[in-house]
Amino acid sequence: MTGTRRALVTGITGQDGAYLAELLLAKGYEVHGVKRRTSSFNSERIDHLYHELDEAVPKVHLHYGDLTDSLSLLRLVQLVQPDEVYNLGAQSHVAVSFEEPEYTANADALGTLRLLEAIRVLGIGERCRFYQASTSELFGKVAATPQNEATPFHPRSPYGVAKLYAHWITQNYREAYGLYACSGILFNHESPIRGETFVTRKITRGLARCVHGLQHCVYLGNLDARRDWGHARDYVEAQWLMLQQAAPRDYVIATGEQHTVREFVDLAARAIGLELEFRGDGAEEHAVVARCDVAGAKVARGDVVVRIHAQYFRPAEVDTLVGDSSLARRELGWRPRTGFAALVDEMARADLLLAEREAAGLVGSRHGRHLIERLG
Ligand code: NDP
Ligand code: GDR
Repeated sequence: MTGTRRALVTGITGQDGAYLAELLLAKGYEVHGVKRRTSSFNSERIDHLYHELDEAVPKVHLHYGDLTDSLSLLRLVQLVQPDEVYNLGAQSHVAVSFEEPEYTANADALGTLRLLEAIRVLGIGERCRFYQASTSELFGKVAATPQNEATPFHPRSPYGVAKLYAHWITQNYREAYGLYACSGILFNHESPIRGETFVTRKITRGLARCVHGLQHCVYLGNLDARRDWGHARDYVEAQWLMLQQAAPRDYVIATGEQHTVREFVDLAARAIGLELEFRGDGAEEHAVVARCDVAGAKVARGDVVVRIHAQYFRPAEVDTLVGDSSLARRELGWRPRTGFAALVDEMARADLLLAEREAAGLVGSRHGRHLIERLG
């Protein structure tokens, strides 16, 4: 392949989109991102990558488009003529998918079909490679542990079911039309720019805000859920690697290590100088501050900082997930660089810094990542 490679990324304003855009720019790609229209700015994660009209060094080119709008996707694939398409865009919240099942199916399932079909009908399938953001939620109610590429699927939410369609239609376009199209079955991956309503970020942000007196308590659902949590920065590298192989293939991407939500809470608290004690059972369970080592903290020994609320339980839960990514390790040479403790520490420290600024009346980013890079 000669010349500058062009990538088209849906979901560029999301967590993975931001990390992937950075990676692709560092590799010399011309990066085009699809951004949907919103009534207020939502490009905070990629503002530092945005290509200003008068800038000499090209950064990310942003285009309006939507996975629910075939014409916008056709127009963008035609305009950009990408060598690689990364379909990261999705209604990605499992709990929300129970409340908006039709929209989730439209964006996550049919959106993938629309994009694949745009590549096919525009006749660029021979040179354009396609990455689909599949998920460990496909496994859902798991029959075997750990889960690998051969584990049967049993999704447990409208999100999981929509993503299963996307997974199979990607495989179908590979088999039917010979597209270089593949899916990364990625387990949960987090970072300081994770959306604030996913459990990890909700915990790190909530505890930090409690310490600074900005909220009283973090309300959570199922503390017994077990997940295999990695760092988004490591996982976008796997996405890129999957499109650089001699032949397309689907891979599981995971750390192979599993923790409960309760363990995440405990470690996140320690990272910011709080020791918690869990008391009570079931809906009565709560976490109390047993020790606080933060100077000037607005919480003290005995304060309840975590409570359970029925609102955060799901109609059907995915209880336990842990991935076996030995195929990716062998064939892609991929491995996670950031362990669980380092991930929690990075997220907790970033959110503590953010809460400090919020408490000081310094309005700013909702994501502490760039703050931590600038301020230490
Ligand atoms: P985010 O929720 O952070 O980002 C989702 C992105 O999709 C945002 O840019 C969002 O735009 C965009 N989007 C939502 N709806 C549409 C639409 N109708 N048309 C176009 N774009 C849309 O997700 P992550 O970055 O965490 O995840 C990236 C992908 O990987 C998703 O598909 C997710 O389902 C999947 N995945 C994620 C995992 C994880 O642990 N993070 C694990 C496995 C899979 P906006 O900013 O406007 O909301
Ligand atoms: P998940 O992530 O559903 O695995 O999907 P999330 O962080 O939302 O939930 C993980 C587990 O924590 C439990 N939980 C809570 N979850 C949220 N959001 N809020 C709470 O208050 C809470 N309390 C307990 C959940 O029940 C669940 O068991 C993520 C998304 O990024 C998907 O897009 C992706 O496909 C999968 O990871 C892999």
